[in-house]
Amino acid sequence: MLSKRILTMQDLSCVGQCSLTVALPVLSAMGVEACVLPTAVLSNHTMFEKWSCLDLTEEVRKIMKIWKENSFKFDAFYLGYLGSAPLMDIARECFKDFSADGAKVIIDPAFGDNGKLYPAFDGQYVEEMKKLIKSADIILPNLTEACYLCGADYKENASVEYTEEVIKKLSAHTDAVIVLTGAERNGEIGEIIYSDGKFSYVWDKKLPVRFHGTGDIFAAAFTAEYLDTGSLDKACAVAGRLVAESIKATEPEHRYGVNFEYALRRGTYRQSK
Ligand code: PXL
Repeated sequence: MLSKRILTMQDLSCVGQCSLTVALPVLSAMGVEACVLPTAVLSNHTMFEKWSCLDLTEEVRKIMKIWKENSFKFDAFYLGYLGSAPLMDIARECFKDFSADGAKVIIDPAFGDNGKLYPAFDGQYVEEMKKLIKSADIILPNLTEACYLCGADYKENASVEYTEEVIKKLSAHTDAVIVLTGAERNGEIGEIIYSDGKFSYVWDKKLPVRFHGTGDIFAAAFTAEYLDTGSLDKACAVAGRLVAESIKATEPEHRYGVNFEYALRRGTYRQSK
């Protein structure tokens, strides 16, 4: 049986589960063949006080040259935290050179949260991401990223109505389906999906804690489920359940990421309610 071959392009953070240390196990457990293009190696993610970062842009160029000679093709591309702006031109080259027929491009902008950019990023990174999302089939921004990408004001505890305004504004910048993650409405958390000019929603009970790295778990699981079923709703529901079950299995005050290993092993996130 052939599984989908996907290329995921993001950093490798050696400690603090996010990016590739999340994407690889989640994609594999969900039956997708995962190939990687590591864009940077960090000592740990940047929510710890200190970190080191080796940018791999030059190595990525070398890898892609050899891949071209080997005629590699991928059924989908899933991009997360890249680390530096020049990698976005390279990502576009990747889509051009390595797409199998009908290949999908799924981009999690992964540059900020809670109204702020992550420490390693600046306006230039956002400007390049604005251009890159024009090449996407699906984007997975949170409200912070959506606001930065279209110049809207970020509001804490934004209403669904305001979030939809932001999404509409963002839709002027890309034809991609927009799956806005981490939307909230009275006691619930979920996704607002904007596709073909229409909104739809996937809601679940909101848990009282927030952890780092859950966006990356969501994006990886969303990608695997979407490639398998082609359903945006199902992909959101399954990915949301994996995140929720991972959070429930995690001790409070845990900066290393959530216990997604437990949730993956248990497997109940794949069953519909
Ligand atoms: O989870 C997003 C992410 C990925 N990679 C690195 C990060 C972060 C968020 O802070 O620092 C290195």
